[in-house]
Amino acid sequence: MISPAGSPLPNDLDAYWMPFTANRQFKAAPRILAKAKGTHYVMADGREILDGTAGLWCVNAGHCRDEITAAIAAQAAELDYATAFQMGHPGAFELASRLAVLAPGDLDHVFFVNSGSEAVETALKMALAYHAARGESARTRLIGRERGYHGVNFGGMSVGGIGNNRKQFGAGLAGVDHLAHTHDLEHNAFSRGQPDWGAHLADDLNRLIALHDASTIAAVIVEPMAGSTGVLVPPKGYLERLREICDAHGILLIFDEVITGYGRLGASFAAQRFGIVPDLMTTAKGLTNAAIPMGAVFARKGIFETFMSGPEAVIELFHGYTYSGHPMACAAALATLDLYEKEDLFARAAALEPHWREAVHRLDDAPNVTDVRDIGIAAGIELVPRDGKPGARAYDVFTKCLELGALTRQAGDVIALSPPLIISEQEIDRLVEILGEAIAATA
Ligand code: PXG
Repeated sequence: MISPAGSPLPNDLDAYWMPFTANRQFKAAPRILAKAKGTHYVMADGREILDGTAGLWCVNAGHCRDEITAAIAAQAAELDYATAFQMGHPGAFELASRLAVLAPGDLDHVFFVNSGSEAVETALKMALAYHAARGESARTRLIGRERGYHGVNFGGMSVGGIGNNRKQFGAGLAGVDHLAHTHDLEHNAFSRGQPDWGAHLADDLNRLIALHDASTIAAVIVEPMAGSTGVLVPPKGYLERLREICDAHGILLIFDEVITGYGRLGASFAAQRFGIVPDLMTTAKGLTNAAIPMGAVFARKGIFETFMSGPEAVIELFHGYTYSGHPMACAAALATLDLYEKEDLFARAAALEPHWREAVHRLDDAPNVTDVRDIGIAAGIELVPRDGKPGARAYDVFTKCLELGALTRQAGDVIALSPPLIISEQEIDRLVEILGEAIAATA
C-alpha cells in the first residue's frame, strides 16, 4: 500500500501515545512483542523471550491458549454484542454463577466491567450507595493505603497511594484518606512469604477513625498483596486486624484482587489464602487470561440484598458500562475458568510456591539487592537506587533481562516477577538466573 504524500507510514511510531511509557526513550529503541505462546513471547526480531510477568500479571494460564481462542471466535460468530441494560444474554448469567461458586464466603453477586480501574470505581460507588440505601449517607469517606494501586480513574487514583500517579491530576476525590503502608526494610527485609512483623500497622485505621469518626467512613480499600508498587506482602495478622476494625465500626472492607485474583497466590483469591472475606472484591486481569478485557466486582449477599428492597420497577444501581458483560469477554472468561479447573492451575501454583521461593531467594546476596520478598507465584527484588536517579537501576536491569531473554517488570527500583502459573521449575530457574546475570551486569 502506498501511503498518501505527507501522511505517516504505517510503521511510523510517532502517532501512538503510549501509556505508562517514556515515549521518546521507547521510540528511540523500540521493544516490540509480535507473538506469544505458552510461557514465551516472540519479539519482532524473532527472539523468544520468557515471560516473567504473565503479560502484566494477567496471562495466568499462559499465552494464546487454543481453548480460549476458539471460544472467543465461536462467540464472535454467534452473538457479537448484546446490551446489558434491560437485556441479557446467556453467557453473562452463566459466568456470574460460576464466579459466585469460586468466590469466598457469601460474595455471591457479580457486576461486570471492562478493566481493573472500572472495577475499582464500581466498588467505591457501590460502597457509597450501600450506606446511602441504609440511611447512613454521611458515610462518604473512602480510605486507601499508601503505595496502593487501584487503577487510574479518578476514584482509584484518589484512594491509590502512588505520588507519581496523582500529582499531575489535581486534588482528586474529596474525603479520601490513606493508611500507612506496611513495607519496612528494617523489620521485614528478606521475608519468605508473609513477614512476622507489622500486624500492628492495621491499627492505623483507628487513627483515621479517631480523626474522621467512623460515621463518616464508607469503606477501606486495600490490595491484599500490593502488586504494582513492588510486591508488598501483608504481614501476618495484618489483614485479619483490618477486618476486625472495619467490622467493629460498620466500615466496608474492599479487597482489590485485580492482581491477586485467579490463582496468583495459589488460591482462587487472596481472600481464601488469607482466610478473610471482604465485603466487596474487585477483579480483572486473570479473569479472561487477558485475552479480552474484562473485570468483575463481587458483592456479599447482604450488600446486594440491601439494594433489592425498593419498588421492583426501579433501577437499583444507576451504574454500568456499554460493554459490561460483553459476550466475547464472557466467552473468554468461561473458557479461562474451564482451563483453570481442568489443569488445576491454582493448586499447581500452590505446589510450585516452595520451588519459586527457593529460586528467588538465590538473589538475596546479589549486588545492590536490599530485599527479596515473595508470596504465591510473585516476587519483588528491591535494588539500591542510583544516586539522584530513582528507578534508573531497575530500568537497566529490565532492559538487560530483555536482552538476555526474559521479560520482567520494573516498579521504581523494584523488579517484580509474576510468570504464568504454567511455568516449569526449569523455566523458573532460568528466569532467576537471567535476572541474576542482569543485576550483576548493571552493578
Ligand atoms: N487494581 C490493581 C490492584 C491493579 O494492579 C488495577 C487495579 C487497574 O487495572 P486496569 O485493568 O485498569 O489496568 C491494577 C492494574 C505494574 C502494573 O506495573 C500493574 C497494573 C497496571 C499497570 C502496571 O505492576 N495493575
